[in-house]
Amino acid sequence: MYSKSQSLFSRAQQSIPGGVNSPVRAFKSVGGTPLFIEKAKGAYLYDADGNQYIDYIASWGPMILGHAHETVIKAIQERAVFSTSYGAPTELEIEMAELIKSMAPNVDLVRMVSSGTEACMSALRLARGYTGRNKFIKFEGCYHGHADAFLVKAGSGLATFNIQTVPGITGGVSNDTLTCAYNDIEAVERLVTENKNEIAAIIIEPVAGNMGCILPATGFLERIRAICDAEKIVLIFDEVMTGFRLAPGGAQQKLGIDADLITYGKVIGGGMPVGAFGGKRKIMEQIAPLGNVYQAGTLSGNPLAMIAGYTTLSILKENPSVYSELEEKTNYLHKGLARVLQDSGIPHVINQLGSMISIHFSDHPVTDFATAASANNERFKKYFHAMLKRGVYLPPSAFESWFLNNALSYADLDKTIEATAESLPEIG
Ligand code: HOZ
Repeated sequence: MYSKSQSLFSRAQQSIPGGVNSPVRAFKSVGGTPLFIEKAKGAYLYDADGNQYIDYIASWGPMILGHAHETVIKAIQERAVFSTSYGAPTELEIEMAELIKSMAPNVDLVRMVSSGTEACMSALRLARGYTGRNKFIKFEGCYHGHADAFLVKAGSGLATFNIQTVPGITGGVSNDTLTCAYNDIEAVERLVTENKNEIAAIIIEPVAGNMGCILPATGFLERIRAICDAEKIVLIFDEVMTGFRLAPGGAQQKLGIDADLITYGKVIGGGMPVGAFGGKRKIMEQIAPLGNVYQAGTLSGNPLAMIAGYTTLSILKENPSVYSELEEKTNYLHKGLARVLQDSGIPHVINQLGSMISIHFSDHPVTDFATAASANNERFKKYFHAMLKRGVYLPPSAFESWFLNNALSYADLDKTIEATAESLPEIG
């Protein structure tokens, strides 16, 4: 069933560290051989052995409209004939910035970069440059890309592989990273009091997607906003996952909270390597060439990346019903999975907001990293493989959110629910 993927994985390991270009996709935490993908269309992935899968990763978020969306692909093809990079400004970049501003709250100015990592790294530097302070607060289990300062108690691959300390990151860098549990507002207040006038920023995934999907408790983000206002701390929303996914204006709009700086990735690039950071004019004006906070990139604003992102965002802006459709589909999946698991008596928690969802095999609410980590993640591994065998491709880690795409049909959702029911004897 996976023989070509197996042989490609053996070959890949000769030339690529661990056989993959990003750790989570190696399947190391769930075991088995990573699938080598040949193509994808709509809601389906096809691997090198010709197997078809219903896709719940959506390239970890970007493919909100489904794979190989005709309008997006056509736009990329038409643009490619005019060269793939200039290293000089284009009108398309202005159109992209204007479109982002028209959709996302609190974005007066926006700088395009090539990944979510770059966006978060640059936003933190900017917050430090703007405030003249060094320290910042991040939350355990949140992941803001792999810049040195963020790889402290991080989620995603670090949680998946239980990497507590990353060799190569100096104490000097990580000492300025203050951490506390997600949803623990008293801990935030404590850190702010203990480090008065030293904290440049609080960075948070407003809905966390790198320890499964974790929702902010009622009032948590509002209290953080108030602390930032009182202490002149820059509030950075990492909307790499939630941006343009939970609503046209991302989590800011969905949850009604304003951030000072916002980072984007994933959906903003429509499947191309794109990130962005933007925010309030007085802060963003510190970025070079207006100010001295330096940030640059040869491929920033790349025309192919811009056209893929611009076309995707335009479709979302013109068809806001995509968001309600996605939410209805995710609610349907949620209810179906809950019904099946309820009947089985297997302890479980399903967290969901909009089109982000995750299952945790746990008998207690999953509200932060500790509660996500104490779930029965051995059972998740069995569930992952039982689903894969039945043609459903879930994230290969309990510490990742699932992302629905709007090409999924109700028949696909029914198949997923049925596959879960069939899997029960294998995971019980
Ligand atoms: N860090 C990504 C998910 N949170 C995984 C990216 C990948 O492995 O492709």
